[in-house]
Amino acid sequence: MNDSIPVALTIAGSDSSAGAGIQADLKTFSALGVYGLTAVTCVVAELPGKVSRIEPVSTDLVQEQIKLLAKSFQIDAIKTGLLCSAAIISVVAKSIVDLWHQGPLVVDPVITATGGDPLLERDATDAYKYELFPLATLITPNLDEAGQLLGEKISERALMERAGKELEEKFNTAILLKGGHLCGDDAVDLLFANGKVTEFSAPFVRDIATHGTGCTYSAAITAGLAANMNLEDSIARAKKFVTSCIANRLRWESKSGANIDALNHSPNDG
Ligand code: PXL
Repeated sequence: MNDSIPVALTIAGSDSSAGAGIQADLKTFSALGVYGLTAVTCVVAELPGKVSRIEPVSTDLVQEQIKLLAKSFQIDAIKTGLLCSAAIISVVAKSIVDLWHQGPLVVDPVITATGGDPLLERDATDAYKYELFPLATLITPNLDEAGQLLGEKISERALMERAGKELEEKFNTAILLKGGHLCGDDAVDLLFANGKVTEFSAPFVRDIATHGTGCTYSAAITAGLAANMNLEDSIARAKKFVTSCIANRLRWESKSGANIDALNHSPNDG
């Protein structure tokens, strides 16, 4: 019996093209030796770069999935991805408080898709701020998400440092602020934890699909925490993992002649 494998739960949306969302999370958990469980919050019909339709799962069904899993499995870490609406954020926060023995919780505050399509209802950021963020071990906003949470635009490195500190103080938890292409040739992320700033960087890969990188990154961090790695080591390994998923990306020609690029979550086979 293999009952010593770490177990992680992702509470997130389904991406039909499977590069982001629960599909990315599961592939990442598997690649990093963690057994993945899922509670699906919504179903998104989409291709990389184009969301066609999104429908939420009922709050009762979201709650039931988490309840069943929490009662039956020893869950070592949880991550949340796309939560779709304020009502779903609330029920997820309540379920975690009621049903889980407080282990590491990674909150990826997904607001828009990489292509810019909105994924979260407009009024849902308050539910994040007041209900879910207080439970988080780590929150992983990109620059757009951090900007929306703070009501300001983060357009340079100095502002990134200030924004990260502000978020850490405001939500009283660790913040991984993902800098994307802000710092020129490197993709620089800053961890704000316990009043300290730690930098994680990798060469920025230009002009390629990044659909699913945020989900993959936060799932990889969660996998590390589920396996009892500390926060810094989990992030450093996750950054390497995402970078290799990008470097080994896959490409198909769609029937319309356009290219479809996708992350390769099994980078060793790439
Ligand atoms: O990458 C953000 C994201 C998260 N979750 C789901 C998605 C997407 C992007 O499209 O579909 C389900």
